[in-house]
Amino acid sequence: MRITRVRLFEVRLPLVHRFQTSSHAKSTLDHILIEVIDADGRVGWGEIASPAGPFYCSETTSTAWDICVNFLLPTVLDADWDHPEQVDALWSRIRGHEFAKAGLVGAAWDLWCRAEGVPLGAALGGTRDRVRAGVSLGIEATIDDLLTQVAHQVEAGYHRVKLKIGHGWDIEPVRAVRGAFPDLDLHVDANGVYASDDQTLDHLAELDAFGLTMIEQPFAPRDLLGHARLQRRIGTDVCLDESVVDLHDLELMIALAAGRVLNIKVSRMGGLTVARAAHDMARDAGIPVWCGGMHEFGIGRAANVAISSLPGFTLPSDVSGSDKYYARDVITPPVIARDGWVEVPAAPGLGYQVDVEWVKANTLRSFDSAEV
Ligand code: OSB
Ligand code: MG
Repeated sequence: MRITRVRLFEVRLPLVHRFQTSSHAKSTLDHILIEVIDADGRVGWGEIASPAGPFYCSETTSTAWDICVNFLLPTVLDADWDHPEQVDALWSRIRGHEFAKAGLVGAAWDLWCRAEGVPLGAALGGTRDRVRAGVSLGIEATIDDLLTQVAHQVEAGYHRVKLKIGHGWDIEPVRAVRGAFPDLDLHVDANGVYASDDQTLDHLAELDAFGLTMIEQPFAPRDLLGHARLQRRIGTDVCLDESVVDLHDLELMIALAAGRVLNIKVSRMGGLTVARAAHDMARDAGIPVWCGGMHEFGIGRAANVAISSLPGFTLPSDVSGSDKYYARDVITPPVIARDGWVEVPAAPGLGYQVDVEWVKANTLRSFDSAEV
């Protein structure tokens, strides 16, 4: 296959509910949607779901735009490849910028799957026709507000709730939610805000009392040793997110026993091809995985649903329905969760139609390789 033209759209959508983590807060998101077009006029879509600011990782929407336009696209345009697995090799000299790479390789997967007439999930090796979804809830102004949010999502049928925690918002909100929902599959995510000193290890060990499924990324991304110390200290499973951006990180996590669960984020790991390889490696090591989200619009969300259909994704993924995030998504139909399950589409590629008019109506800036 040969991609001969690429269009980028930086699209802003408002979130239906403001989201706050230990590292940042947001009410709107600016994601870059990528349309790749081949010599026969076939198209594929991908999404760069980078946050606007460098608080989750070092990338931003602007760096992703720059890297995509000036470094990734020149390696991809007019290059020949037979399978999307080969696309990462085109930019092997470009370090980092996983979110930008994920958007472009995702578009290549969609293009190839549509050309071959196969659904993305099956092309990746998926074995399920529906996946279990959980929701991620931000830090709220009060514990009552949080309880309202949890009740709302439990009522909607979601199978697991994850709570964002941080300094001053950890033990007490968890105690309150656990008290009100004794049987809920509950876990917490600190987005790396804590220091891994002895006093903090003691503090986090208090969470063992609440029967959490896991504690996600308590310490800084590169603090693998801190996570290994915590995992030795507590009974609750430690899950890594920000710490694992490539397969070497995952090998290190396994070798150090720095956690017992892996959050595979397609964006954080540079796209579907690496994410699938991480799934395989984790599976061989006996580490259960689930698919994390970055509040993706429908295009990235559909890719997350597809990879969540692989057999090692045994825990609920952050693939909630579009309506949890956006009043109107960029795909039709939107992603729908029923009783906490999301269907894996059987149609070719991502399995959804991109609403190009809605994309254009919300575009802040665009780029077309045919116009340069
Ligand atoms: O750590 O999982 C995270 C959103 C932005 C930055 C980091 C994270 C998140 C989420 C979103 O938890 C989950 C979702 O997309 O549903
Ligand atoms: Mg996380």
